[in-house]
Amino acid sequence: MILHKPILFSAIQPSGNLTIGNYIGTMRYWSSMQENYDCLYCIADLHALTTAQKNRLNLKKSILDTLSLYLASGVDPNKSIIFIQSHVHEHSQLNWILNCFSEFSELFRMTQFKQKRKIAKNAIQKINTALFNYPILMAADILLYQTNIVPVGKDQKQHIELTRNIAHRFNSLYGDIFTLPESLISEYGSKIMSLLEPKKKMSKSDINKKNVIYLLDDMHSIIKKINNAVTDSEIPSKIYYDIENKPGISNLLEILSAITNQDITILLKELEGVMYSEFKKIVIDSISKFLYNLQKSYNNYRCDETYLKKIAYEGAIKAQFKSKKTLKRVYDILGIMTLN
Ligand code: AQP
Repeated sequence: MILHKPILFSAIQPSGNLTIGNYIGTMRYWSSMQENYDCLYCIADLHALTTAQKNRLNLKKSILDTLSLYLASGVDPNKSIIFIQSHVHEHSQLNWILNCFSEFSELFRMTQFKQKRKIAKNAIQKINTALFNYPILMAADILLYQTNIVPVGKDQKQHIELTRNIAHRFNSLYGDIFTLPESLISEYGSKIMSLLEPKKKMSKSDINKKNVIYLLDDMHSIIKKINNAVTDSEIPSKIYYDIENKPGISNLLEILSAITNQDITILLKELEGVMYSEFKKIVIDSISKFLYNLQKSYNNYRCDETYLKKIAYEGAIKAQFKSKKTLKRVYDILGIMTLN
């Protein structure tokens, strides 16, 4: 009997330069998870279209940058499927079907939509319907592969619950067609905050670049950004984890803990009596070392576009093969006539 590993799906939209938040929230687990799961790592380019025009994004470049970062973070194309969402048309096809099983009111409750709508309203921008609908495409991304587990940051938890609801609704009508996925959210590091506004999530599309550490930032920028990061005015200054009253320090602690792979409680013992300026030096030192290694590996992959395109091509073939199976079952059960 062949024992199958559970299926893991994870994606990032190439809507700009990836941040240390994207890495800590999801990518840092990807390499080790390849051992225990059948992993699909997707570059969600169709999702990036919701904001691409506004951000004047060079999508092709951003896709190849993202793919190189996936490889640099330890994803192995011989162990996992790495693919670009738009290369697998089944995502868009299942998206439409799932739209027919989703409710306007449940999408309207999505916190991320409310926040993005508020930002757009303040900037007097028009909001496209894709920004409203994208959680359904995300549900299609996940359900196509009969996914068991989805590692995500805290901001995506609600979308995984929506995915489960849509799958459950469909299954109650037609039988067990979709696997109900679980989200995997770590206790620390699942919501890295902005450096200057530590009550706001760090996001790649933030217009204030000083809020964000990008994975491809140069060392000079990192020093500047961390030195300017907001702390607090507690006297005497003391380093401890308190997300409500010390959001700046707690955020830096979460970043340090994630990239050094050390427990916050252990870090706190080492940081007893350390001044904020000294603490920032430690954070800068650790981030610089971590990013130096990541960027070195990134540069090796990024300069070989032929190799990157080969990885994307082979990944697409494998992902198409898997997704076609689910889509065929869905079409059959709905009575949609196929040609073969
Ligand atoms: N700040 C964060 N802390 C922890 N996890 C985060 N993620 C994003 N930001 C943080 C997680 O990264 C994964 C991929 O996210 P995404 O790029 O597909 O979408 P997003 O959540 O909208 O990310 P951004 O950076 O905020 O992008 P923009 O600015 O384009 O909207 C997800 O699992 C997410 O939780």
